[in-house]
Amino acid sequence: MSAHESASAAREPNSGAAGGRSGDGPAMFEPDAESMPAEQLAGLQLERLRALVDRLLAVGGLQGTGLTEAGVAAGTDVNLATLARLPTITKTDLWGAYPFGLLAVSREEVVTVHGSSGTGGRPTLVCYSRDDLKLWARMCARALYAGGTTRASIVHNAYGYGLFTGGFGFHLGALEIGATVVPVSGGMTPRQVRLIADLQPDVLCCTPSYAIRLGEALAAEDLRPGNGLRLKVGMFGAEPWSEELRGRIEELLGLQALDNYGLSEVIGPGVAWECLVKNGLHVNEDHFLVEALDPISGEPVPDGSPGELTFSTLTKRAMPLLRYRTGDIAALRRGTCGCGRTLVRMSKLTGRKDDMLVIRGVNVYPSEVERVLLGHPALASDYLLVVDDRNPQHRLLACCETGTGWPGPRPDQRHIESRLRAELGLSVEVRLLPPGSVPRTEVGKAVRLVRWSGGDPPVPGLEA
Ligand code: DLL
Repeated sequence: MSAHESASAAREPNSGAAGGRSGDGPAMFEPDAESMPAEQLAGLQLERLRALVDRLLAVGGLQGTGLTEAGVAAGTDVNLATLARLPTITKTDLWGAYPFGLLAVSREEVVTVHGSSGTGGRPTLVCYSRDDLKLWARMCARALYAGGTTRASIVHNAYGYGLFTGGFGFHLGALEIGATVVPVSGGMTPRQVRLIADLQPDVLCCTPSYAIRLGEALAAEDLRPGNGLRLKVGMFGAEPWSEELRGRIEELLGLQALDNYGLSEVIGPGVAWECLVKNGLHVNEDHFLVEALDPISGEPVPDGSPGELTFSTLTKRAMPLLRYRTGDIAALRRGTCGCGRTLVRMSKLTGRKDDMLVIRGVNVYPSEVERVLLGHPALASDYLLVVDDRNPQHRLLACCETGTGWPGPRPDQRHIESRLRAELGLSVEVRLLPPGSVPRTEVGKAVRLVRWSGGDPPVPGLEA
């Protein structure tokens, strides 16, 4: 049975051999694909890679021309082992080809567009064919199913619906499983609290920062785990978040908090996702071939070392990408997971290539600062890092708040600073501000880092 055929058989976690279980592990939506032996998977990837190369050559354009210049005349000229010799593509290329320059199908075959607003008003737009949407639904269904979503589930989907891929991706995935989806989208927290209280969802989809916001709003209405909340699993992603934040979300909402990674350029959510073992994110590599490259040299790094994730969308139709360099840094690990899946796993993202801060010669990612800050139980989950570019030393300031429910004494600023110095080798000036000072994000991704190059302080109360 092909992976696609098995998908339709795999509607229930316990629906038999094709229906979800492999060994003792939890349910799989497409067990044939998710637990495929490594050699067979490599054969499938090669076949699909060659077909992709043939499609790109037939279209010509930027990617086809790049392949021809690299000496590739047909798909049969490429191998997985020599993938690194093929040209790569970047976000700048996508902007250059905006909006339809990278289409591999006719404009009429594009049934929708999604993307990210990006910085400086420059959107990255991605086109989907009807088949791409079907693929997306299955990829997100794999993720939801791995977290325990079934036909009986109620999925509260608080990712934004719109150009952003979060809302529609999980929506399609939930429909694919046959669950009940509540398309509440982002924002209007009081309404969300009401819907959660009334509909009793077991699955929550949103950004991790919004999960905290929602959890606090639920607690304020006395809705807590075991008292008015029946959430079992959260599908969180779209922004970096630390293990420390995971612990806080799990406690606040009484659920298993799973990490979900994806990007519009590749498809949206559904690229890689955690199962309940929580030991790395399974990459849907039968459709999204992944490499980790040295961000500077572009050479592959060994498994286990952090590198720039680079994806080839093996089966996408409308806007397929060969070796798309994401700028996201993570390490890859092969081998069978405790859940029985064989799909390569990626670590949580360390950060983005362009988010790496170099403060007085020390390299640090905002997520590493978060790990240390949230390791302190007195600090609230909301924080903002400010790089003070007005200062020739480019000071790094961490604006934090004491958690409203913290019963103990006010945290010692100096103690937190010395923890940061000890763990990161970096001086970070900690500012403890009154609760509510750090701006919250209700819709979209949390902003955790700003640059202060002049004018008013980016956070009220931060002295000039
Ligand atoms: O954020 C897709 C998505 C939606 C993923 C919902 C997961 C859940 P974009 O808006 O194109 O797509 O942003 C993609 O967000 O390159 C990463 O830098 C970052 N990102 C996405 N997921 C994670 C994650 C969606 N789990 C960009 N951890 C990516 C850290 C993430 N960063």
